[in-house]
Amino acid sequence: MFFFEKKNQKTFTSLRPLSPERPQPKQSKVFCFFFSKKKSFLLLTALACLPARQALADADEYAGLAWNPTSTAAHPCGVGLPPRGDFAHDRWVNARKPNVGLVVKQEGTTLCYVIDGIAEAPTIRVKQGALLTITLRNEITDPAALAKLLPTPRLRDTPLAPVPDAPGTMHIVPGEAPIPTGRTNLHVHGFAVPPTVPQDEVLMGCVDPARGSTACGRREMTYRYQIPPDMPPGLYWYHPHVHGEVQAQMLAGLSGAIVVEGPDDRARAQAGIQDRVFIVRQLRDTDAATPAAAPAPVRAAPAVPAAATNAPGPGPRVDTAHELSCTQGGAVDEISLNGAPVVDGLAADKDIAPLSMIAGTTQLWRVLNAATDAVLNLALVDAQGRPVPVRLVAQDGAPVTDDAGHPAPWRPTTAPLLVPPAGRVEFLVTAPPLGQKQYFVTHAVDTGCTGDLVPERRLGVLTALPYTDDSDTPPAAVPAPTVQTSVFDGLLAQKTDRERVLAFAEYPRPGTLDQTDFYIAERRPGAEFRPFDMDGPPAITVQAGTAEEWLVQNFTHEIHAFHIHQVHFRVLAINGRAAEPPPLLDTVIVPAADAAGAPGSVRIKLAFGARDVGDIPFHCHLVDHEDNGMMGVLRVLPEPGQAIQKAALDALLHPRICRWKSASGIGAAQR
Ligand SMILES: [Cu+2]
Repeated sequence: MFFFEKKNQKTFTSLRPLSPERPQPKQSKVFCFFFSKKKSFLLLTALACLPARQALADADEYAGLAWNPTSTAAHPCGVGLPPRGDFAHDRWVNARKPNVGLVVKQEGTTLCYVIDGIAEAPTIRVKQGALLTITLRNEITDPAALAKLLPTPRLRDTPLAPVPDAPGTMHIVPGEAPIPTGRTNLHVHGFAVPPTVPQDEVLMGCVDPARGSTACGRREMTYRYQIPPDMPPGLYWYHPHVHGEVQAQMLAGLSGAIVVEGPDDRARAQAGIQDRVFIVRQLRDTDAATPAAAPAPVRAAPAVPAAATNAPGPGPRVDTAHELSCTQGGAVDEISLNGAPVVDGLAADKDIAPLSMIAGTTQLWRVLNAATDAVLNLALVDAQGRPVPVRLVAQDGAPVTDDAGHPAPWRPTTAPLLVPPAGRVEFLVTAPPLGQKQYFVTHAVDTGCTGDLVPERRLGVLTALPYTDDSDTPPAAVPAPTVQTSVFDGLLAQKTDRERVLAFAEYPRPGTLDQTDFYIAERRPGAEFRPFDMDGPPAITVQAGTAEEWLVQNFTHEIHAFHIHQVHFRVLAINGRAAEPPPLLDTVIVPAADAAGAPGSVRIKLAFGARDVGDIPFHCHLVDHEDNGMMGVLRVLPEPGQAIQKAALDALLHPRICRWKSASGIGAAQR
């Protein structure tokens, strides 16, 4: 039962020792050293050290030299940024009841999860069936500073009027810009655990900042996640989920990975197959902000007919004539890999993460897209840019299986892996031949004419090291995946009890500021587009034990990322074309509308079980869209005769908002 623990301790020593034992980089408290290879001299400055997590403008000179993640009174989030090729420390919790304490700290516009004095979000490793306890404490000191991270809207010359109601179209209710309050909480993305206290409840539970809001009534709370023994083993993650504050807090730095391990992990560890966790985050969101330094390519607006409001679907039609036009956006967002900034374009080897493997060995690469709205399109290519095959093992934490749970063979693929914000992919990589190098890249993506520009980027350069007797891992064959039962087995076989149509839309916000309202709504008689309202009724109500098919339509001119908490779904079709085989996901890209205004779409199948009873959020995982309204709540009622826990009953009987002080069952409430 000690699988991985010792392996990890040993195999990662060449990268970086594990916390908390790992040595801290030495550095002066007064002076910062900055080595410029270009100019070949050492710069010594008497300024205070690099501000916490400050990205360097000139990426060529970035080396992470001043990085020290120790949280101090002067620098609560440590100093500097990790060097390229760094990996977050593991919080290996081998126990049946692992315990993690996360403290949210702030320095300026940086937020960090501090654990045992180290200001770096740990990769939490747990086993299927474990009871994972996470105590979250909020030490945010300056909520207003977080507003600086949000895009700055331009002032319009003339105020925009609300979108007029056309006969037979859905009424559109304008939204408002969220204001950061500094409240935070924790969502375990992808976990198949109840949406109720003390587990994955994100609509009521929160912790107050050290200064400011006291609406939550506590500064600290303890989550207890009972991970089902049949929850798929794979890569999950944690991030804040206070509606309206998600983008600011994630851009500021709050997100981390969770690896849930199962029998295949044990077999891989015994065979010497290492795993590596890559986290892509977003450092800046340029939506509607200052234009990028380089002029953005002009993109033509689709020719949407003014009267194109006749898209098929139940209830009132969707107004497509007033959808946000293509003149917006056009900037490039800044992303990081494991905390180190990523350079746009085909960066030189010295400016990307160095990755090495022992010749002949294979590794499992687990990649989390924790960006706020940047899409990834991952591939491995050789020095000439030709694709190199990888073997896909899992998506969104779920091993690739058929509906009965039989593992799909790990077939080599050279197709790029498209990963929406919040998505995860896990794939096997074999070391390149000695003397050759390969690049871990994310290819450019067309996100639609109102979306962001996603350029080609190199994330890492992979080389092989010769095998010696001292090498950590000898070359070994990868053990085949085993058959395991999963909570999502048989989803396709289950009878579909109901079909629904949901619509994504976005319209310019009325008023003088250049902002956008984002919507998701079920299309049915009497439906309207209304920004998510914490006080509002659930958008959809279902009963546990049922299965549904949802056609999710996108009437906008950019892609969105549909996500629902608690349950994974199978994607049946994309733009009407059957997905073969239907992938099991918790986040899926919904393609943009076409040039004529016809919606892009995905058809998904999802089922609700007894553990899902309560209120489940569904939303776009471009979190700016979520914060600005593109979210809804699905209420799962118990089956007739089903025993219901008090926490679930509380969630069903009471309004959501402003109940934080009375929410019961949350441990360790202290101020
Ligand atoms: Cu969206």
